[in-house]
Amino acid sequence: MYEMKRVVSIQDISCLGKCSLTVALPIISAMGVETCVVPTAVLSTHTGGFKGFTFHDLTQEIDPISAHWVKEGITFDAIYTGYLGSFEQINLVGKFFDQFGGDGTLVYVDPAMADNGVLYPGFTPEFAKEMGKLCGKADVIVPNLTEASFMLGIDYVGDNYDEAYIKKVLKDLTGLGCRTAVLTGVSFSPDQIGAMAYDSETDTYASYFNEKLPTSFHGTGDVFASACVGALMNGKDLTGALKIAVDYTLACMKETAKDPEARWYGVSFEAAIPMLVHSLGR
Ligand code: PXL
Repeated sequence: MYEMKRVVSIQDISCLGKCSLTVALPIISAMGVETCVVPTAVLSTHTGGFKGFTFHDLTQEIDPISAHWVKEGITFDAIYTGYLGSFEQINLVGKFFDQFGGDGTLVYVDPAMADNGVLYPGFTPEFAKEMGKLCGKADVIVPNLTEASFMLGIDYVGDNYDEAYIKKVLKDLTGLGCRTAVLTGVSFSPDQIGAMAYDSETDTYASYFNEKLPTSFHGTGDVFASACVGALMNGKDLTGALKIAVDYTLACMKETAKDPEARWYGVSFEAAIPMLVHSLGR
């Protein structure tokens, strides 16, 4: 028997596109963890490659939803935030942390807003700085190097870095105020990619790498973040969670690459769910 953990994920619903909530919900649920949601916006698709997507902002819903939950005495084992739909939402989510954080609740922030050196449509450098403040209120953050660079106000160096550079960025990220920073998509050799983390409380680094494929896919950041928080909720330590999340993300990419019918707008995360569940070892 195990006691079911409860996570709340705060990010958008891209109705089609295999990202944010349509990825977090099935992945975390499959890992045996209850997954509640606060949708930050409803979009017809994600913004990475589709033209003419709709966007309905749900900023006004955040306070009433949390007020109801406070009244009901609801608590969460983790709060996992991703893509936020407006500047104002950053402050509202910070307030949500104050209401539902503490008491062992893991505050986990994926500052989903940029990749490959550029911000997603609609985001500004000011938004990124504000997101940096939200990361300061988290226990664990999981940016990629682009997001980290925007939040720290440093130049994005592309693939042009070494281990010492990544270690410095990780330390600087914890300087925002979070205990642990994880950098995703880190690669120190042409055939390996993975994640590296720094725990400021123990002053230790953790990392895990696996095979690097020649292609990249949309939505892998959300897949990684969901599997990683799911693994932490399953009692894995940081290194164990990085391994589960990296291996699962790679498996999703391989499933996508081998299927000629695979959708172009995200990874075939569904096909690798049995492997993910198996990797939890329970
Ligand atoms: O995968 C991150 C993400 C989440 N939500 C929306 C997006 C993206 C990335 O493009 O467009 C709406």
